[in-house]
Amino acid sequence: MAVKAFLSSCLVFGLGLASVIPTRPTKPTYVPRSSLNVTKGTSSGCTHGPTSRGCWNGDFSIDTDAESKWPNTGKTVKYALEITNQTLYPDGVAKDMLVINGQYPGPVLTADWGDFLEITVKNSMEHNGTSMHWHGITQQNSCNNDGVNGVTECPIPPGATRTYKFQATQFGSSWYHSHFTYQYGDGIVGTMIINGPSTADYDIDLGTYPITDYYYQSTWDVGHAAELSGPPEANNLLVNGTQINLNGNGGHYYNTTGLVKGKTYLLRLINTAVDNGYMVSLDSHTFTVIQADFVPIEPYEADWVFLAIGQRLDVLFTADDDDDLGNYWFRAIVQDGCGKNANTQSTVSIFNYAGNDLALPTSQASDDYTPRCYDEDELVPYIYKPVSEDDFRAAYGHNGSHNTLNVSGPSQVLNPLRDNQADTSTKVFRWQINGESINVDWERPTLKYISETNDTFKAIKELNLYELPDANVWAFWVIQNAFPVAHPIHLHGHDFYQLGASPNTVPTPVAPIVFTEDNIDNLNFANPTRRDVAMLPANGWLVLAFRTDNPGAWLMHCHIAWHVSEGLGVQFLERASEIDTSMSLADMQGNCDAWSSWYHGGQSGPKDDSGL
Ligand SMILES: *[C@@H]1O[C@H](CO)[C@@H](O)[C@H](O)[C@H]1NC(C)=O
Ligand SMILES: *[C@@H]1O[C@H](CO)[C@@H](O)[C@H](O)[C@H]1NC(C)=O
Ligand SMILES: *[C@@H]1O[C@H](CO)[C@@H](O)[C@H](O)[C@H]1NC(C)=O
Ligand SMILES: *[C@@H]1O[C@H](CO)[C@@H](O)[C@H](O)[C@H]1NC(C)=O
Ligand SMILES: *[C@@H]1O[C@H](CO)[C@@H](O)[C@H](O)[C@H]1NC(C)=O
Ligand SMILES: *[C@@H]1O[C@H](CO)[C@@H](O)[C@H](O)[C@H]1NC(C)=O
Ligand SMILES: *[C@@H]1O[C@H](CO)[C@@H](O)[C@H](O)[C@H]1NC(C)=O
Ligand SMILES: *[C@@H]1O[C@H](CO)[C@@H](O)[C@H](O)[C@H]1NC(C)=O
Ligand SMILES: [Cu+2]
Repeated sequence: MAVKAFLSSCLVFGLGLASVIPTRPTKPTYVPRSSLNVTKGTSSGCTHGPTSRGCWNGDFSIDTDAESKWPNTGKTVKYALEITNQTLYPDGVAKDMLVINGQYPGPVLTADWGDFLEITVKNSMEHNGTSMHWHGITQQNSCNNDGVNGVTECPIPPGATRTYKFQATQFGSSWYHSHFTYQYGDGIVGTMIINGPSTADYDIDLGTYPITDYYYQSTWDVGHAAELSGPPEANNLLVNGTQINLNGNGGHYYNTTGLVKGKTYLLRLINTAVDNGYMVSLDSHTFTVIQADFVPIEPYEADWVFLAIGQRLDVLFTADDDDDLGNYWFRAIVQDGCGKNANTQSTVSIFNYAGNDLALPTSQASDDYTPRCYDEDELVPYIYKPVSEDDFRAAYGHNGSHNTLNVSGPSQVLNPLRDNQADTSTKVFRWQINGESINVDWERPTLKYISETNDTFKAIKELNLYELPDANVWAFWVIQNAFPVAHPIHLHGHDFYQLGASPNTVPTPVAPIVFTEDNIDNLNFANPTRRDVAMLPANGWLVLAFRTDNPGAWLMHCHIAWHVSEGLGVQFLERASEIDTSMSLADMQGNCDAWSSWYHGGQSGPKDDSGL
């Protein structure tokens, strides 16, 4: 009964749906279609500029593999972020929010490729801890700065401050957010730009453009409703932090971006939602996609692009205003199977040409639109990097039994973290991976055990720990989805290689994939998409690979905030013996002591979920 409710609340099983689902090519072939100039083969000596975006500086350019080489600028960029509890009006309706430096979204953190970042986070809330994660930053040799409470640190208690230090070894667009349960849903979110080269030229960088679902209730109330009866419908959708509201209350406006005719723009699209996945477009303008997450790709054109939670697409478009309308709608549409939103208008923000009065656009949407709740399939990395097919065959070619992560649930369980376990009305949804829901211990993060050389944590099943002791080998993961809801899977510490995924077959379950000598051919080993979030299709499967080249404790989880709260995650403990804890041990101990004493002091809310 309740599982049925869960289903209907997060999926629409329209009979017509099946007819519009396209089949996905398993091996996309790349045909360059960009009309924009690509600056190839640039290296030392050329200067980065509007007609030479492939250049960077010194020996670094778009041809540099940022996974193995990056500049050391010697520059440290510093930011101070303070989290406060206050009332804001993103769409005109008052909401009690938890925000950064009094603003929502938080400040755009900007640095150059190779810079060091030093970011101080002060918790000025009263009743919650927090920890700040820098999404997509791989934290080379700095895994203790990944900001995942219960894995890489203890939460920062109210009144305390913690400084995160890491180098921007990658470049592109991203975001940062709290990893303390689903707290970021109340506003602890901001975007990041790491300036670097790109695979096509443009004139002007418009900056980041976060798109998110938005709930009028406190995220703590929405999260508790989600675990009882499935994800509730969002009240609205915000673009760059603003929106009109559907009730026609005052103080509402569309976010507006000015354009100058003839210029080519870079727009950094970022899905910062807790539950929704979107298709987005700008009327009368075609996007050229140049980067996915932190990975530059061969440019391709698209009128609509898909963004799962956590994903970024850097796109270019030229303000060529063929229709001469002056104002154009930017559109974002929540996709069936990718969450629900009361705002179904699609027209969510405005782009305005200089010399034209700002007005509600009369522009029309491109009809080159196919609904989808699965990844873009034309993402070909610009730097060619193959994955060892031989190694995959050795591991999976015989019986497919290795490294399978079976995502099952949601099953209804008595919440073991609540006091009133006898009360069956408190049965909550929990997801399992290979039968276990992740549940971290805020007071005993994995890295604390490592720094104390205390191995007892390895026996704690609910930490969902997978050890990867060998250096520089391929780790392959076949992820199976035993339920008709898609999950955006996010990995910390690496850009993974997406070797393949089942077609989008909702609502028909596909048989669990078992790889044999024959069907391994269907995977892409040549130059697969690399990124840090990929969709696990509903009822389907996803195959990921990464190299064990970054010692640390790395979370991999569903980025639907309700789902990771309900246990959908694992930790990879990569090359534990090489994790450098020396620089953080004193800090970690001090912060953990402060956390424990505050947590047991009566001011904290209860921990009644995974903690993530
Ligand atoms: C691309 O570069 C060529 C040669 O420099 C130039 O003639 C052409 O106009 C450029 N195209 C665009 C779209 O900028
Ligand atoms: C925010 O303030 C409200 C009103 O004072 C309070 O009820 C709530 O607990 C505070 N939230 C946090 C996380 O401190
Ligand atoms: C979104 O807002 C940020 C912060 O104000 C700004 O830097 C950026 O340019 C805006 N993005 C667009 C596309 O207008
Ligand atoms: C657009 O969003 C940015 C970031 O929130 C904000 O600074 C700016 O004021 C907004 N502009 C409008 C017109 O809403
Ligand atoms: C599957 O193959 C692996 C390696 O080839 C082997 O270690 C394992 O025992 C096999 N499992 C089964 C169930 O046959
Ligand atoms: C190791 O961790 C466990 C908690 O899992 C704790 O009970 C034990 O005291 C620790 N051992 C040492 C030597 O600190
Ligand atoms: C995954 O788990 C579900 C639920 O326990 C089970 O029905 C299914 O057979 C499992 N699938 C695989 C491939 O192990
Ligand atoms: C966080 O603060 C909210 C609002 O005060 C409260 O409802 C919730 O229980 C707190 N959660 C934790 C884990 O402290
Ligand atoms: Cu999920």
